[in-house]
Amino acid sequence: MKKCFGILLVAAMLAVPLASVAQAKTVFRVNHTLDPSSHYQQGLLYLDKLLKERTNGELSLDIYHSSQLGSERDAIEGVTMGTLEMTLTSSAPLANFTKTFLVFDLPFIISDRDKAYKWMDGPEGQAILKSLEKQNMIGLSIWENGFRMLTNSKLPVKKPEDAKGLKIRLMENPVHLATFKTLGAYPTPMPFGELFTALQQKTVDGQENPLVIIYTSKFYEVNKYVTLTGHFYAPAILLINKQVWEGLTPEQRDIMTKSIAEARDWERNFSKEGEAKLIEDLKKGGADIIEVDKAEWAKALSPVYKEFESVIGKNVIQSLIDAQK
Ligand code: EAX
Repeated sequence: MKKCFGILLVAAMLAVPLASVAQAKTVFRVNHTLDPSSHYQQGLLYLDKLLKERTNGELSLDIYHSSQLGSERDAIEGVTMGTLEMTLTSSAPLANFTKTFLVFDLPFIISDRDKAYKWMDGPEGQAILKSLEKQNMIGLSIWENGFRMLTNSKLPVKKPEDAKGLKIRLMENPVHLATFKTLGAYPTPMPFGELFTALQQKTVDGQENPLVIIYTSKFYEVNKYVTLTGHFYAPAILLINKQVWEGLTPEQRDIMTKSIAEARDWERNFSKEGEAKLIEDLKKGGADIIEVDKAEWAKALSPVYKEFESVIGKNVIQSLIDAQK
């Protein structure tokens, strides 16, 4: 059943022609995996509004939420092949396409989000985005998914050793896998679209995601214990197919670039400001919220840095750390 659906989906993606830049109206299909009430959807709706206003409807987005056009990996592949124009995705699954994003995946590498934004939007972040061009994609901008928190159905995890033996769903990313192996957990990579059912059926004990996702995807209903680890920071990358981008006029690209930067700031704010209320909402929904000593967790996970230092590059790791001092 699942296989059959996959084939139909690919066929459906191929059957829809690329946004034609020759036409007066250019509609970019954008896939994302999250719920329509998520920060991704709100940020993309905001971008769509700006584009329509500034181009008299010449440029707009057709947003597909909840993995309607596939998983994050499928969507990234679609953008490289040109069967999909755009996607907003966590940076973690990009590890399958380029290693340059791995620096963001190191546990506790980001402690000061505002200072880190500057690094991401400056020359260092731009160089990382540029590495996507070899893969036939343009990395338009770095938005926010958020600080990831650990949830599970078994016990109130407080100390790093409490996570030992838990089966945890992760994104497909080598640094994330190594991190949870260091904790003694059993990491299980799985596409986001399969996660709620896997938690409900107890195929896995837990997962990790920002509070906004734990809330909007209702994970707290099947994972009562929500531990505020913030162990990873997940940036969200807005990608567009290279030919689609190059097919736009310089004026259109200029409007896109400015509007995307504004929508990025809007989306980051929306994500940041929502956090305090989300803790209250989750408590009301029956979640058990557990605070941790982050320094203790960071110490337990420090061996991961050594493991990936040569792959990621000492300089880039140090540069991101220094930017937050
Ligand atoms: O990019 O897969 C995940 O856990 C991500 O947080 C989600 O797809 C958003």
